[in-house]
Amino acid sequence: MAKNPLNGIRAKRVVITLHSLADLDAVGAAIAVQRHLGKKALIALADKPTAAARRLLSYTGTGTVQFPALSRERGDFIIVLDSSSLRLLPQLSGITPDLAIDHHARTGGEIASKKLINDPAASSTCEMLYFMLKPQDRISCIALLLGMISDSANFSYATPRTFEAASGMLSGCGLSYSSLRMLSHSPESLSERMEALRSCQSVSAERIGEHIIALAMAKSHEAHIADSLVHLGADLAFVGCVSEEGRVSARMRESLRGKAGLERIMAEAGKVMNGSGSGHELAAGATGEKGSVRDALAVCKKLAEQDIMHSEKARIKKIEW
Ligand SMILES: [Mn+2]
Repeated sequence: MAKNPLNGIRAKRVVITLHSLADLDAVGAAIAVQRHLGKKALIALADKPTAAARRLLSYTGTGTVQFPALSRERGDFIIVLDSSSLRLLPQLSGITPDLAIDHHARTGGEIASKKLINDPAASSTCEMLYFMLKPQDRISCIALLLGMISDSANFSYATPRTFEAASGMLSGCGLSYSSLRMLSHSPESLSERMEALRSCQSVSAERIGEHIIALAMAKSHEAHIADSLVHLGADLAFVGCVSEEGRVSARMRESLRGKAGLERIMAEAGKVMNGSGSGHELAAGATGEKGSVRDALAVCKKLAEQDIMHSEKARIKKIEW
């Protein structure tokens, strides 16, 4: 087996950094890596993490600094976790990290790093780190397990390895599965839950052949809402969000796997917003300028329609023949 690059780092200081709006997978991974490396490692964020990620940081008593405010030292060893997208790592402009650990499929436009460990078959960066670190301590198990649950959409995109990692970490975390789930439950506050429910007013759904596409606008938690729309019956859901920036979150049901190219659709949605998009086969997102979120949603719908029509035509031809 290849040597674990997280062992034997000789630098005096290790700076662990994450994508913009760090989520549970990014922050969970950072917590475990920091605990593995000890005092010389610090977590330097691009900006404010998501609400769930902030909750995990405070629950685990993990301190962080802001990368832009960090006075960097020569010889710092820089590790970037859970992203390689230039657009999502503005703090690394002009910097080549020493090590990147990421589960996102390469789509182009990635940041160069001296060493890269990339496993698109893994549900999450936290799953990759479980097998790299085999953590024994309670806090690392909780952090990695929460990140993995979140990025696998509650095991919707799990593989046998995901369950193997979950089993190992659940034994190590000293909490029942249901208490652990309470820690990650999102949205949490009354106002967040109100916003999620109110965004239902904006939902529109359209039947394309044998499939349903749902669109919605939300003030926050767009990924959670897109997930909910798929649970409600959509094959494909796109949810736009206008905050300091524009975002679109997409979720797809297993029924469309291989038929609609979510990563490509999100890359196009990102271009419409003068930003970028990426993700996985069944879950992806795009960010950019807030003024063009609705245009981006329209493009998502059009491209998804094309993909679905194309796959259904192919199916009909096959039957006729
Ligand atoms: Mn991730």
